[in-house]
Amino acid sequence: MIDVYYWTTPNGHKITMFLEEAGMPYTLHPVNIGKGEQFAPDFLKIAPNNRIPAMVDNEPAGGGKPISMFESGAMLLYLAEKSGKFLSKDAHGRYETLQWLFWQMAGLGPMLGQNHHFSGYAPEKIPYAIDRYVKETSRLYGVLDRQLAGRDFITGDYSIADMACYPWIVPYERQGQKLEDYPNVKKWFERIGARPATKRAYKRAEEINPAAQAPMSEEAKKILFGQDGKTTRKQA
Ligand SMILES: N[C@@H](CCC(=O)N[C@@H](CS)C(=O)NCC(=O)O)C(=O)O
Repeated sequence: MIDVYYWTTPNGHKITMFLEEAGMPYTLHPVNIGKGEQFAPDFLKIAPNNRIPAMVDNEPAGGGKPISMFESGAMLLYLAEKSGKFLSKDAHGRYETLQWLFWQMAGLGPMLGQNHHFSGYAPEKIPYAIDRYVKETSRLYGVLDRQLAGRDFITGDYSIADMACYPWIVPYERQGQKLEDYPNVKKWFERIGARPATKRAYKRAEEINPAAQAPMSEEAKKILFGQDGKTTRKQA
């Protein structure tokens, strides 16, 4: 029913975590971003930002033509509204979850992504950049740790905010972090990792890309880190 355009990265895992939790049927379409498949014209029609994840819901709730979506935060919100799950219907709870979802989209994801880049992938080690993003990562982990004090999940019940954040904490070692420094994050991380739906989502990833943990090839680095304003125009 839902076609998911996906690769085995943190933003991709958010969507499979949701769909596995909600028990919504879906078909995964791998888009190998290390091989440049994100520039395929058909994919760009769904995902003009040439990034995974994206999806097409062939049976939208109100009927009518298929709805296509990109941006993982918008997709999680769509799926929560369609299924009536993992987002409170009460206004206070709903906006609390949405603000943490936006926090992930605007802060946790982009900053930790820069950390991955400068700590792991950049051809030169730039101490200022590494220090800047490792420190910002640590600050964000601290914010999450404070929010989780006395709560099992970010806004009380398990929600799309947790599903957005969790996959970004999975590579904590690569981000220069120790979970022992954030005891509430550690417990939350273990709680989510133990959920059968999380395990199923990560198993799908392993099946699709068994080499996910291997060092990135030079070819993939060129594709991922050599993009500019002309790249999608050339490919489309
Ligand atoms: N804000 C976007 C970010 C998506 C994103 O950065 N996706 C990465 C993988 S995690 C990607 O597709 N990269 C392909 C590329 O850089 O060309 C979202 O949350 O959906």
